[in-house]
Amino acid sequence: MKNTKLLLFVFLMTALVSCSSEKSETHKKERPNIIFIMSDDHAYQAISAYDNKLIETPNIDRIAKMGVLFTNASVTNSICAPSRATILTGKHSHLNGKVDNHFQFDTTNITFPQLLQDAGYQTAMFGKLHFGNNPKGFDQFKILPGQGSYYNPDFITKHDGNIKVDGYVTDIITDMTLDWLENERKEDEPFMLMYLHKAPHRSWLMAERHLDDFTNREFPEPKTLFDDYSGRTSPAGEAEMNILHHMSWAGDNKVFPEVMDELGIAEIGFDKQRYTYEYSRFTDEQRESFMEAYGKVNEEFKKAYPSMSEEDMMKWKYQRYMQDYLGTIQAVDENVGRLLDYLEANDMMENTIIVYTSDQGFYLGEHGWYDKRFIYDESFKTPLLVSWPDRIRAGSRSDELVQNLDFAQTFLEAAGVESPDDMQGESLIPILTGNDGQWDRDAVYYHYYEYPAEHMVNRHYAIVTKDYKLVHYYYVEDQWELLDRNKDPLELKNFYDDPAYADIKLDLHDRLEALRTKYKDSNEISQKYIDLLMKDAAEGKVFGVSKEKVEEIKERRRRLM
Ligand code: SGN
Ligand code: CA
Repeated sequence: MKNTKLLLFVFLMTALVSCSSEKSETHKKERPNIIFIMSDDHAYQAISAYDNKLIETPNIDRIAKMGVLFTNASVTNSICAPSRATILTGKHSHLNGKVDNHFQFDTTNITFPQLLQDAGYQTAMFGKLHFGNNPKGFDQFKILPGQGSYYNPDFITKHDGNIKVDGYVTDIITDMTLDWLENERKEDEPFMLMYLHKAPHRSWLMAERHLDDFTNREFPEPKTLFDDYSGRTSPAGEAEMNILHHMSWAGDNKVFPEVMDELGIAEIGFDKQRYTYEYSRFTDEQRESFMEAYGKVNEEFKKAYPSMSEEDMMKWKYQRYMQDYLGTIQAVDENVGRLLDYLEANDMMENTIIVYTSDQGFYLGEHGWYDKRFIYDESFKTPLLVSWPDRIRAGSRSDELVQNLDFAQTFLEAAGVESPDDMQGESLIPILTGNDGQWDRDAVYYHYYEYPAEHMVNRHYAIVTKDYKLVHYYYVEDQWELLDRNKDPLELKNFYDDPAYADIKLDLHDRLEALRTKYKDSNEISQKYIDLLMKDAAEGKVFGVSKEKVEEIKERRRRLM
């Protein structure tokens, strides 16, 4: 009797164990959901998982705590729409054709969402795309036209035409996302969701609820706020993205036009009414909140301004910039928290790949700059946090040289879909699943094109390894820059002509040529894109570029040839 009982117990236990392992087996075999979260211009210096000296982002950090934080993730071309095109196509800009923000995306490109949709994935996109046309391969989309607006924004939708939604853009994009997950998504098929914030893009309008807090905060300054650009090639000094010299008083720093008149301050770059088009979208209540918070800022500024030195002004503008920029990030973090809470509450975390990234990095006063475009770290590198509890060990870190070029193939592999041969990235699955041995990339390729354009950053291409960057500014200058990432992490010095670097330089030149061949880039292709943009610039069609500027560039180019 006793034995029979024991046998029965053993039998039952075995059945139970095999049944539960069968269940977890099928669970493992299920295709994962994919949630791609991207903010616009979110610097890794403004995510506390990387560095908490500026702001705490506890919700974004949750993704790294559950998964992996990449410390060397970068983009192939540090600007908005080109980065998005590279993400969707898995190809460098010169092959997908979207080299700058100026021209439309070529929708004959094959994108990974189209391939996932064909493979039975449900697909949806909410927020900023910035392509000048609508995305393909989505069952549902609600996207901002162009850059979009912070307050009471318009959306282009797949099924309901153009709509205007009341409220703050970051909250609205999240509402749309949660609504899709709750009400439109079918439970029996996997999904791929792109949740794409406009924030923290310029002109940095935070949510009403954060105005009091953030307009009263003070932030530490970066070491290179007063960089004089000596020690490097000339493009660094020629760029128009210095906080003191190029950031506008009214639009960016929110000095009221009447206060500027009273103090005799001339606007920088734009007409001082330019940004007020955003203010014209406010409801009376929103306008009141703004006027109240910035009214105090303006009062204090009026008192301080008469005795301010140039250095004081730089410091003041930097603080104003950080208050507004980081204020917009506070709402991004809260809303990422709402999404993560939803996934947790609905038991969807385990087999969902969640990516948090930005379309590029951003300068938060490093080198005295705002904006991006350059290959110097803060804009070349981008935040990247990935969770997938079923497959990624919680709390991992990776310093591998991964790029936005790699997302398409990563998602396709995760979904069991074959990647087209002409995609140029590598799937990150080996790194995510702890098989780093299968990953052997030792250098990445970079190419920035948008010149002449706002901020005037010369065209350049480069090779980047963990130790060095070799950069060629090739359009209105013919200059090489060699950066030593270990010896000079602030990137203040060009070692190109230093004899101690002769061998390193030769080796990097060879490797750069090999990369250009591998990725099929060439001077002929560069020339094609120069001609295209210059044609429009000459006709006055490129934003921020005057006809005089075009003549000046042509002249410099003639002298160079
Ligand atoms: C706008 C901004 C620029 C910014 C570009 C590109 N000026 O034109 O500062 O570099 O977008 O940004 S603004 O005065 O209109 O805000 S991107 O993220 O879309 O590439
Ligand atoms: Ca951007």
